[in-house]
Amino acid sequence: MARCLIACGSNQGRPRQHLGDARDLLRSMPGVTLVAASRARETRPVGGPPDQAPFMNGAFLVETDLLPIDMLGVLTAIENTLHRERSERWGPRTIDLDLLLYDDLVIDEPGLTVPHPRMTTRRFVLEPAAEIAPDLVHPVAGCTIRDLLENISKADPHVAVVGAPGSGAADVAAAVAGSWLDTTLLDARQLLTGEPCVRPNVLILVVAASAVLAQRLACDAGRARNDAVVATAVAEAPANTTCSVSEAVALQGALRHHLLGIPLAAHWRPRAVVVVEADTLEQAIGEAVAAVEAMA
Ligand code: A4P
Ligand code: MG
Repeated sequence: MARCLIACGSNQGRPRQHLGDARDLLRSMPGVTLVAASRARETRPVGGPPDQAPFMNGAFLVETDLLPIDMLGVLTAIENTLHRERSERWGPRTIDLDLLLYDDLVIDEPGLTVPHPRMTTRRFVLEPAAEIAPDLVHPVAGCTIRDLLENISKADPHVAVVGAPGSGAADVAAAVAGSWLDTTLLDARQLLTGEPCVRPNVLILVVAASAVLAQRLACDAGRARNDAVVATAVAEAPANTTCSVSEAVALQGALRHHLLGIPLAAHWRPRAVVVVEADTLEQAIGEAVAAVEAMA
């Protein structure tokens, strides 16, 4: 039997009712045993269109002998039963059911990523999850749900942004600093080779396809950035790094491995790592700012 942690959100129709319906439908599914359901709480929308209604959010803990992909199928079936429509990303929904954790499995396939990639900075996910399963371990962060919630609940969580040259990390850091004062741009090589000069609570890893890296590096040739300055100063930072496309791709791969591979006791890593990967810099900035605002 596997233990699954599931997040539930609704901000369309009758949200509280939809959360109750989702719980009852989950309970009735063959091969699924409902172990616990959190209470529902109202939360401020994070990301998506402006002026959408507040959400009701909750969490469920289930035991199942279904495979992860079949468990996702059950969640989608419940969403369809409750008339979920998919028009715009992060738009209003009668119900959204996300598979947060499936035992200690790490899955990265088209259509299914577990642990859920945006859960570590989301208060609307971690608070109900901690209510029913505080001791469940997040297999990539290497700590419990309770630890993840505590991590974003400190008086002033420190946010850092990192990425290979050409990723757009400097621009993302400058934008995040606009909504989160305590923001730093980290030097990618320093993070990999030694102790980072700061130990952030949250690390945003900005990644881009190699063709995008190549294009941006070419544009940046005369306008390189200082990788190790406070984000608010990056716009004025002088050039000090040059990097080939293949070096940037290799550095990006190494960062992913260092921050998201199997956690090693020997090296320190932040509890919350959010990967921001978007076609345009504007989208990347939107994702990063949403990840940070989700802590509030
Ligand atoms: N998918 C991949 N991995 C998973 C997983 N672990 N669990 C795929 C569930 N789905 C997963 O999902 C899009 C695709 O993600 C699916 O094809 C599925 O195969 P979706 O439910 O169709 O669309 P979505 O929910 O709009 O997208 P997404 O990216 O899952 O949204 P998020 O990140 O879950 O954010 N603010 C508040 N206060 N409360 C909320 O509940 N929710 C969101 C949605 C934004 N802001 C919110 C809330
Ligand atoms: Mg979803």
